[in-house]
Amino acid sequence: MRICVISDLHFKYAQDTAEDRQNAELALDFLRSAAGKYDLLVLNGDIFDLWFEWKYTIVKQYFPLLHRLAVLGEQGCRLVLIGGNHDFWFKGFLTQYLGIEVQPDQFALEADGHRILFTHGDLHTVNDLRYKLFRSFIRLTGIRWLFNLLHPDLALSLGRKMSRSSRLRKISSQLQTKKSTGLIQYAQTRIRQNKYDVVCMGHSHKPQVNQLEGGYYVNSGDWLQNHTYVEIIDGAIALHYYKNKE
Ligand SMILES: [Mn+2]
Repeated sequence: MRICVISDLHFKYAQDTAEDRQNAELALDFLRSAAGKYDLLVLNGDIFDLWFEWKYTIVKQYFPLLHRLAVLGEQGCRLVLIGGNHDFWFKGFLTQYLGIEVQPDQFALEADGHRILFTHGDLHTVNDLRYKLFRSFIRLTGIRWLFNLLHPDLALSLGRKMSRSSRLRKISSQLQTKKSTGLIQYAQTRIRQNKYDVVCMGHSHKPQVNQLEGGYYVNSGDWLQNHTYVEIIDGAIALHYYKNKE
């Protein structure tokens, strides 16, 4: 089976800088180049910098990305999307119109004799209590209901402020290390307890393939700095960097 995994595109609905636009273009180019190459594309969290859909409304700035995914789906590539910490308010649009299977937390699969687990990873960092509190708060039904009542333009400008502050926090390299450590520990536990051969995560924005005891920890990196993707072709794992930015 030909599997491709990407995560942390952080595709923005407000592309303010040249860098934002370049990152978005690279991601779209990559998805264009993926045509016909894979049986399964796993979108492992934080694909959208913020996802929200109202009863009659979706965010038009996501159209180019949605279009690319729709084309891949039509060509027969199975699409599975796992929620991240920026995109978890899914309501059915992606499944109904694009045929994407949406998984809130994780997705497991057996392919070519390997048991593979995919999960974004934001729940499994260590010493990140502040984030975990924020996560529970933002996922309260009341918050979702309030967001739903706001005019989309207003709701999205608020969302942009929240997303910006969470991104600024990501810059600290200490936090980066904390994130990776927690993810690797979590992967090791799942390999030991659930006999997974591969645990594939995102969130840390640190692309890597580590051999652990009994299996592999794989991180598909991000599309803000690294522009990385992971291929698992007939059981062989490979981490790739897409074109470097000019
Ligand atoms: Mn994340």
